[in-house]
Amino acid sequence: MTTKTAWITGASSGFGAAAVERFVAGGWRVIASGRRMERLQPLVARHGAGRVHAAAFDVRDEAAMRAAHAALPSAFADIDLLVNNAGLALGTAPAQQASLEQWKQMIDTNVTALVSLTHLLLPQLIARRGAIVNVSSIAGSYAYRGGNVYGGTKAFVTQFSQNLRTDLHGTGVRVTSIEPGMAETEFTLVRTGGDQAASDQLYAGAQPITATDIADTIWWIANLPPHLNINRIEVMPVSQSAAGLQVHRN
Ligand code: NDP
Ligand code: 8X3
Repeated sequence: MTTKTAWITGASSGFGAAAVERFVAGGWRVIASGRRMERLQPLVARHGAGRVHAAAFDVRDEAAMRAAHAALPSAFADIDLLVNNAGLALGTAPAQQASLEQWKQMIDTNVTALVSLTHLLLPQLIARRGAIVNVSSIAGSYAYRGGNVYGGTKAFVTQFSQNLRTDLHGTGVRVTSIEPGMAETEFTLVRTGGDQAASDQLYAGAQPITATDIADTIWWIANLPPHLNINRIEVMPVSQSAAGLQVHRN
């Protein structure tokens, strides 16, 4: 059987790091990208340079993204799967108190970078009848206080995934939007600017989704028979569910 290659963004932490482990264990080659090389290098050391290629760059830097693509070793050049996972939420404040800089960083990372890498890899994904798994969020479907631009970026990811699927009709390329709920990773640490107590408090007693749960879901999606496409998949911990609307009264 030929060895397949996945490019997993956001591989230095959380879902992405767990997905690297899952795909390498399953016999795939993985291009692991993220900004923190010190987190990517141990993956190469653990699995070998023939199995994992580390590409450290900021996804918001399109030139760096193109350079990383152009510099792929030949064994990693034929990409079968793109996992667009790099992303972040910044801040929990309501829109009227939020930072415009943080809003722009979320849009640049979660939206602009995601479409840029997709655009770059589409020709070869089509040539190889490959697949794209976009990591969206329940925040794109359910409004919650402080979700403002983060939720907006994820609604984009979900809808972009569905529109991609329509445009790719007949190419054999599969596209999935995976929409997790509350998962314990570095996500809340990043969102709160490093507030470990806030992160611990959010997840305490809730038995949240783990990074491995999402890695296993991505693995399952990628390894379904080629005539099947999971369009959207929403995953929540049993402890989380939607709660209704609010009414303000004078
Ligand atoms: P983590 O913070 O643990 O991981 C985020 C990853 O994204 C890191 O590897 C980080 O790498 C990478 N990343 C962020 N910004 C950039 C950038 N500018 N350039 C390159 N890489 C970047 O969080 P999760 O694993 O939880 O998040 C992964 C995805 O899942 C995100 O898109 C998030 O929105 C989504 N998600 C998370 C949920 C959760 O509750 N945890 C639920 C639903 C969706 P580095 O810092 O090294 O650059
Ligand atoms: C992150 C999940 O529930 O915090 O995308 O919005 S949630």
